Amino acid sequence: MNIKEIVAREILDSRGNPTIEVEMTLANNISAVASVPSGASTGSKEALELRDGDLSRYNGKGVLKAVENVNTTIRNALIGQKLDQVSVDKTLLKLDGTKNKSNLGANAMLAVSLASLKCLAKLQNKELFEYITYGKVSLPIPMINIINGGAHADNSLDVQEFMIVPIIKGEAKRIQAASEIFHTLKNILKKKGLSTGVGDEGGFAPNLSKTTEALDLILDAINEANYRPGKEVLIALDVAASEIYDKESNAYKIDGKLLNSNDLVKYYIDLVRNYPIISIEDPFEEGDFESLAVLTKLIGSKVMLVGDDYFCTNSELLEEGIKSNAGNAILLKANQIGTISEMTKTIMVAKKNNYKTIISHRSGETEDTFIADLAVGFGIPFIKTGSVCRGERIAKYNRLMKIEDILNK
Ligand code: 2PG
Ligand code: MG
Repeated sequence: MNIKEIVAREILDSRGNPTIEVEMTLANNISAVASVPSGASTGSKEALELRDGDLSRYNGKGVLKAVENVNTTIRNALIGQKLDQVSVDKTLLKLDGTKNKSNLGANAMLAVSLASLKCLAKLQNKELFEYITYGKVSLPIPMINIINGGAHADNSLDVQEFMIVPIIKGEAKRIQAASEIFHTLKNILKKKGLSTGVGDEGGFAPNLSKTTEALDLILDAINEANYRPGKEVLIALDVAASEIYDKESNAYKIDGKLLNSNDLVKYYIDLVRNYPIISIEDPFEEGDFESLAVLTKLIGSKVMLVGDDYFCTNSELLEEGIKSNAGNAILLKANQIGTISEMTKTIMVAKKNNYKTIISHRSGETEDTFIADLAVGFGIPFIKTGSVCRGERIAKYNRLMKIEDILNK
């Protein structure tokens, strides 16, 4: 089926910043809409998110250039072409011609790549997850953000994300557990006179000064909500350590202290000893593969050590990690790389090398639920998509519960 029309528009994301939405229509009038998210704590090797830089609009954050790139260059090249994911993505890469997608913008490219994928699913009258099904379909375990810190909240916590990971059976049951724990935590915070305002990903953002204070509150909430920590509900952290790294002193600012990488290794070992932690993401700054390898050797058999800014969903960066035995898991964010084909390649490399995979939202999101379908279709064991609060996060959980129903029919 040939592509008949491609139209891009500027829309707003969950932070109220512009992002891009693309509608693709096929010759038989089947059409699909896709929109792309946007990060705040971005890896330096991510594909470029093209923003206008025109300070007279949206503080320079407009995406009219990316919109224009879709409506002219990309549209002209794809209109009339037969729809096929590999050739669409190849055309996008060729038109862009740069290593970091700085010509067209990864935001422009991903919106088109994703709209193509959705059109292909519709063309076969399939759900998106069904269309992409690769190997065994499975419902992912959600890592649900419950306390925000770092670059995602204006509080005093240094760790960016504290997540609960319900490992009980059934997607709806896991999401129910998360919601009950979330509301229990809200009551606990209220009683302690702490703020119940939420950060960018919908987790609470109380003013706590120590990582362990947040972890203790989470354990209290799990217990009070009648779940067993360590047995039914685990904890995951995204330290996003590049954000707390001080280059001058070659140390990390955490819990009011400056820790070098050796101290930080010990700090994590202690945390893992005292709390039911299943996963630590970006434990060191993104260039420090060596410390990540040390930590992987020491606790990698018990804990997932996840590269986000480290690998940027890029198969070449992941290969570097694999070679240096750094980490044992990768976070997957489509807009870090720019096309569905490249993300698929990264997933294959991870699976082949026994790196665990976690599909992820961005801190600036849209209502698009594609990551829920990708998680199921690709059989990705974990999904990180924020708190059980804020519509753009909830949309993904609701989609996962719907997919569970479809699969159970
Ligand atoms: C992260 C993400 C998503 P951002 O660091 O893992 O939680 O944040 O989108 O700001 O990069
Ligand atoms: Mg991260």
